[in-house]
Amino acid sequence: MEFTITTQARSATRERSTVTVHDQDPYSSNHVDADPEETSEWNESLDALVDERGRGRGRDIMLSLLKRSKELHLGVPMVPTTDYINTIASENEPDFPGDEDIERRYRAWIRWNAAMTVHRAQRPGIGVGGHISTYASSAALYEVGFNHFFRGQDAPGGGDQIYIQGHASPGTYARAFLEGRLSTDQLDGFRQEKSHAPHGLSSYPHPRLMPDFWQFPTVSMGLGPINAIYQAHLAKYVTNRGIKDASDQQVWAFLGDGEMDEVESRGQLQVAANEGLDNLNFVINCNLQRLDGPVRGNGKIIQELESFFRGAGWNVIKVIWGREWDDLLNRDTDGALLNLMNVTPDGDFQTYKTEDGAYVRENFFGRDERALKLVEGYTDDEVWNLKRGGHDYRKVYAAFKAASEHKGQPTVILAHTIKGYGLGPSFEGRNATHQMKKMTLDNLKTFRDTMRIPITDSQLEENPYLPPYYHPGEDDEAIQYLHERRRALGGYVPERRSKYTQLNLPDDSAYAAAKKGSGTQEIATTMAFVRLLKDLLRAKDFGNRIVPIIPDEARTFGMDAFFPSAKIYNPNGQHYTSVDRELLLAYKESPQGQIVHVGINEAGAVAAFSAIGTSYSVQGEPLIPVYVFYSMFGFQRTADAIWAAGDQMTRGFMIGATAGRTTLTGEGLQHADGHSLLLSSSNPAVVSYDPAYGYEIAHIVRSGIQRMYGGEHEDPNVMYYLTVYNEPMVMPVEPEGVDVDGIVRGIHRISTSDKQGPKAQLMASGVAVPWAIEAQQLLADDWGVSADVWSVTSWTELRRDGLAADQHNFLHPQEERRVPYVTEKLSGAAGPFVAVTDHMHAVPDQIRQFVPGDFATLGADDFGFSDTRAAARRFFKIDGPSLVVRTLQQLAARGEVDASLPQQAIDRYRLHDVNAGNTGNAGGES
Ligand SMILES: Cc1ncc(C[n+]2csc(CCOP(=O)(O)OP(=O)(O)O)c2C)c(N)n1
Ligand SMILES: [Mg+2]
Repeated sequence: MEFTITTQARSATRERSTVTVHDQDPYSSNHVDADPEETSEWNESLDALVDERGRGRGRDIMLSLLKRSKELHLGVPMVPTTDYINTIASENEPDFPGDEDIERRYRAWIRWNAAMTVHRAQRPGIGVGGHISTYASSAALYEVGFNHFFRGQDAPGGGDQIYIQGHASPGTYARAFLEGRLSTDQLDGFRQEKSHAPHGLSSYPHPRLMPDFWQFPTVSMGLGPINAIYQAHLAKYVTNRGIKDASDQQVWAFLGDGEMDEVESRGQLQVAANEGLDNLNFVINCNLQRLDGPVRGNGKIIQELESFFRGAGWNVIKVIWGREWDDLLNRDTDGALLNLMNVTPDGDFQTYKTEDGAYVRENFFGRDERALKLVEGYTDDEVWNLKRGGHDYRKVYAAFKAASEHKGQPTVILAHTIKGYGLGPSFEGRNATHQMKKMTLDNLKTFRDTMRIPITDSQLEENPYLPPYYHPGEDDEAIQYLHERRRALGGYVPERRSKYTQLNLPDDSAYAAAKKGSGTQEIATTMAFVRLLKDLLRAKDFGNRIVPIIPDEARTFGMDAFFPSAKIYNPNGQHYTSVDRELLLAYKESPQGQIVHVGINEAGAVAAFSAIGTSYSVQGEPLIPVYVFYSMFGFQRTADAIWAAGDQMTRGFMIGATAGRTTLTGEGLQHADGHSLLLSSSNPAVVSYDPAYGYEIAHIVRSGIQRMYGGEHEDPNVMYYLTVYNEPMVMPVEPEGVDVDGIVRGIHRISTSDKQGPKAQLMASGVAVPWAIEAQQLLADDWGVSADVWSVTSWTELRRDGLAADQHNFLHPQEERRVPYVTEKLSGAAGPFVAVTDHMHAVPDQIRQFVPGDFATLGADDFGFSDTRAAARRFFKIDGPSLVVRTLQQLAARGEVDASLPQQAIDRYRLHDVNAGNTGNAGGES
């Protein structure tokens, strides 16, 4: 598109506009027509056709011309939506290969048992909730998949990955019950995971809670879609890189139409299209409702999604009407019915399903005489029985088949359904249906009749809280059929496995350089980490398993050095002449590239991290994601996705670069991170570290790799989070006999003062460790105080260890008291403890109750701002002199130095003057 601000009149008759827009829009008033006379002849022909043959015929001709124009590559802009009918015409539907009658039979049993699982969970004394209506609306969608498409992990290609809509989980449990994988006791343990242990079932798909069953957590709306995209991306990635042939696998993601309003649901659709993820299928259950009411009462969510997905480059298959409509549509020669379908808003479609056949006849068909005539010979019951496509087995089968065979693009199936389908009038299509969990005796009886469940009235009346589940027994023909289908498809689904190819962990040599320090060169911990990563990438039979993930910050962190060697993964390769091809650090894209560069896209980066970090389980091939990001845009922006990654039992490393509230000079409030370590501490699957030196980083990373893939740790399913900084400093050589255990567990002493005088203990982490060393010097030189310095590599791990000890002592008062690690570490240290970090006070305060003595903390609690490091640190009173003053106050309070010293120190260092600080380097690259 080109915008000019000069006026360019195209024809004398047209009014001049101040802005001329040159675009391809044929409707724009400035569209250039080379031969207006000829054009008007065409227009007149169309007018004549419509006059003579009607609007329907006019539409047909136009659609046909559009189709032809596409074949002729005329570049006519795409029409974003198609008619509100099935994409696959009935004459193009494949034969249904299954036994529809048998499948319908046990689908009804599954639907019954799913509803009973939730209903029974509301029995007196339990009342733990659940959802009935969502699965009721999507049962046919799942069952077509389970019977004909979803391959288990014993299938030759490795099976498919199925993302099940979170609150449809009762349906999956009910199927597993028919399959003999779950017992009635387990169904009764729905949502009672502790009180019904070991037979509890999690509310939603939670791999962490049911690690042999669920693979993918989905219930936080929006994460299922984005994670499914990156799961499909992973299959292509491992195939392209020759790690594993996953080319025959498919990802099926079941999503809600309401869920599609989440930004994460739609925000990465272009990635799936650009990368040609034809192994990806979204199945959107368009029941037109979300929790509170209609998704688009006044509009049409299916049409909206169709245009959105098509615009993003997806293959769209709409399954709107059941087979009962085929005949009507065939007879609808003038397009009257089609027109009604096109113009009826979702809100009305929802309402029809809460009324009856007579209402539908009058209020839907009745709006056009010709449409009304089409159903003239239908009884009201027959009108009522005109079904939605998502409940029609054959229509759904046709769509799934087309989706699974489609090449070159991802596919979305938009399936029109009714929320609460089959549950009777008090559930179907009701606005409140999402949260209805209990059925009345009447509801139960109607539902039982609809589903043809052989359970008697008296069985239901006996205890309406506990209507029986139904299983006909293993020998039943339908159950045999069900097993046979799963056998043919490679085993039961879902199933989570945790066997994988063993990794050859790197030996000492990969970590050797990090221990040598940086000599006289000043480098930031970010660079120290990147150097270590470079060495790990070279480790034999291991380096190829590392997957750096970068959301467009590689240059900031010095990771552009990896571009030419590791290369950026792009399944399409690099088809352009790169601007920097002559440079040593040229931007290289390749289908075999190792780096996953997701663009400016932290949400996608975490989705990629989750898929890559669970490749050990999903693909049986471990990959170690190393996701490097701006620390402010990590936990703060995507904590929920990282929480889900924890649920999925992702293993990998997250590197929060440019950490610290005062270290990233000049960037200010939105960039200055002083709390990501608090946020990370709230995720039980995250092990957080705030290292100061390169050698600490090496020990931490090594222990992390060991924990995740060494095969010895009882809990390998963790994600390491390391904050690194961009302030250059000399990285010291690793001291002889360094306290490796201390580094890994969270604290080690890095300097002991032999100065004679009152003692103090300075504790610091990350970029603040040099401030503590500066303070140690000032205390000795200016005030005769002897201070030791501790590097606290992990406040969080120390706290967790302390809490575990506390809990043990609380519950086992008779046993020997456990002493927290940090308490034990500090127990021999004399004097008060004073801690400083470049984060909020609450970061070091995490260990307060475990510090054996007086404890004061310094921190940067307010919003960050832009300034020099020295000024910012002085402002927050966290620099070297501030630490000195705080230490003197502690000593004065204990009577170990003169009470006047703190004020003297404040005056001497001009503590109130932000221009008097000089702690830290000015500027510097990461
Ligand atoms: C991020 C997030 N926000 C809110 C919810 C609560 N919630 C659970 S289901 C639901 C409605 C879902 O509607 P839809 O996606 O249309 O699914 P349906 O049940 O209609 O198939 C909501 C709001 C959630 N689980 N996650
Ligand atoms: Mg919905």
